[in-house]
Amino acid sequence: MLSFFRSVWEWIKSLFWKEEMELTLVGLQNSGKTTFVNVIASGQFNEDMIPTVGFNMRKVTKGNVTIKLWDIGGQPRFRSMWERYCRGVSCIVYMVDAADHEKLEASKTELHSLLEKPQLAGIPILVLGNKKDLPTAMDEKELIDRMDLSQVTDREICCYSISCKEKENLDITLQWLIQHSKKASGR
Ligand SMILES: Nc1nc2c(ncn2[C@@H]2O[C@H](COP(=O)(O)OP(=O)(O)O)[C@@H](O)[C@H]2O)c(=O)[nH]1
Ligand SMILES: [Mg+2]
Repeated sequence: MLSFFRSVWEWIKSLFWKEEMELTLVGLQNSGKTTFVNVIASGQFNEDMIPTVGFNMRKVTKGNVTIKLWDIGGQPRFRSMWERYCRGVSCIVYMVDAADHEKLEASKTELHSLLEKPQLAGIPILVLGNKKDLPTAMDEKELIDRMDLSQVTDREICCYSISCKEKENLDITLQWLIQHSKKASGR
């Protein structure tokens, strides 16, 4: 049975990497972005550092998929660059450490200031509450409430509670991304 689930997961991963899409993965440091990419990109992938002063941006490519990822927060003077890096992407994935109650407020503020950028208007966003395996992790409902996600009405927004460590809900996460890559074609 376990091997059945493993092969379904491998199959979903392979579907994902066959898509043609560009997405941005952002969130506070330590939320689990690097872990997420490592878990879904097992096998061969390319990784580049995009040289930008004071702004640690990485680009992962495999097949037709490009994931641009960076740590957000604490660098207000780099905020003007968000737009440049998010422009034209199919969707934005926003990673939150759901077990870190102390940093939640900061994470919420960063998310809402990202969403205010006119250039990013309408780009669908997937909020991932990571580290669901930890006992103090907030569930989807609590995240939606504490991050004020119901306030976001100008675009499609979705929130999943995941664990990169235990590979929980990563299948539905990739399925959401696959769906939104199609919708975004021609953007
Ligand atoms: N318990 C738990 N720890 C995780 C999970 N995902 C990532 N981590 C840990 O959180 C820390 C930060 O992860 P990292 O991927 O480096 O975060 P990044 O700064 O956003 O790239 C590391 O120690 C990871 O092992 C998870 O799902 N559960
Ligand atoms: Mg990282």
